[in-house]
Amino acid sequence: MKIGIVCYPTFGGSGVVATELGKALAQEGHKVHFITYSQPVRLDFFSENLFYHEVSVSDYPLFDYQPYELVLSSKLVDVVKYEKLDLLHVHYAIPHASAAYMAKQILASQGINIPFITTLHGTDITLVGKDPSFEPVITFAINNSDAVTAVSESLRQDTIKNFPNVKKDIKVIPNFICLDEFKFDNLQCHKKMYAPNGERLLIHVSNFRKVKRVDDVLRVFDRVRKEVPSKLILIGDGPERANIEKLCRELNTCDDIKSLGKIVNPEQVLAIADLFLLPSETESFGLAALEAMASKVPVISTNSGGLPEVNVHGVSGYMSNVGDVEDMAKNAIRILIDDKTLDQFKENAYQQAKQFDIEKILPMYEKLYRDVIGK
Ligand code: GMT
Repeated sequence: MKIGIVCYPTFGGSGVVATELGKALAQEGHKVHFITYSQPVRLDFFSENLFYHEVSVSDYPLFDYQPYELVLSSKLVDVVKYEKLDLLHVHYAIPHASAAYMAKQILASQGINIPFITTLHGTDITLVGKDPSFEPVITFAINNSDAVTAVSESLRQDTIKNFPNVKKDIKVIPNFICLDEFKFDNLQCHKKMYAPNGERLLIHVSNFRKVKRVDDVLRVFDRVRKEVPSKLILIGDGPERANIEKLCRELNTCDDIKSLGKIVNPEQVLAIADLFLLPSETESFGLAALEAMASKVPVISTNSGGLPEVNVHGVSGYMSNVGDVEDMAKNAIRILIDDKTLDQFKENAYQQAKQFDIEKILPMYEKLYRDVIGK
């Protein structure tokens, strides 16, 4: 099949999922065309089946806000026509689904039929999508997609709740990891760099937006380190960075925290970690938690959104109510307290991650593609 993938090329989970999906499809022999405004960060992969088409956004001085959706639609028309694509798969509803709809209509007027699939990822529905000003467009674009998927059952339910006029059947296809890319048993020697005296290594990876509650990461860590000698690694960057730096000074924990900034492939650092912290306000799925589990790292998370579909309480880690840092710290200590318990949780986390291996999920997308293009 010839597939066009539209996504945000940045460090966000939806872009990562779209890119990894494209890479896996290309390995299966499909021709995959990425159409976005810059090279997706994880498209670090050579394949004769992968193509990238840049959407260039002009900076004409009349526009205070550049009309990205329009240039994206035009680019989609162009790529579909000249690369003879069979279908478009757009990740994140805003504005990708409505841009795809516009492209579909333009192509239909030229006698070309292009189906498009919209995958809902999370904040397009739970945060941004809740802004009533987006509602009519998102509802329309979802209803007019040829198929719609959500990355968890929780997100499917949220879509039905937040968009009461959505009539489209939404199929759940969970996020995935390529387990083979998480095999770094030889990196344990690097652990000494961050935990020189055999301390436990806690880790958090996110884009440091408010929804991630990175301040709770620091508060949990502060409690854990009083009971179990530990260090904390922070990966990522974003709007909360300054507040986090302030808080670590207030808590006097800065010396035990190492911030590594944005890292394209965090797997190598995850491989040396003992515990992942994800205290998010909401998380439609929690890809970061799944990546940790694939690295044999148990997860302390909240129980919001789709996290209970990923993290199994008492098995791959523990879940607590949003903001309950006492409970999260108590559970973290339970896991970290001795090697035997920690090893058991690490193994459990890995076994749970296996459920989401690409080998299980890729056929679901391929079937959906075939259904939609009628092959
Ligand atoms: O919140 C992010 O990290 C970015 C955002 C995105 O769409 O880029 O992530 C959402 O999609 C991910 C991939 O499907 C999910 O794993 C995240 O849980 C989801 N984020 C939220 O719901 C807050």
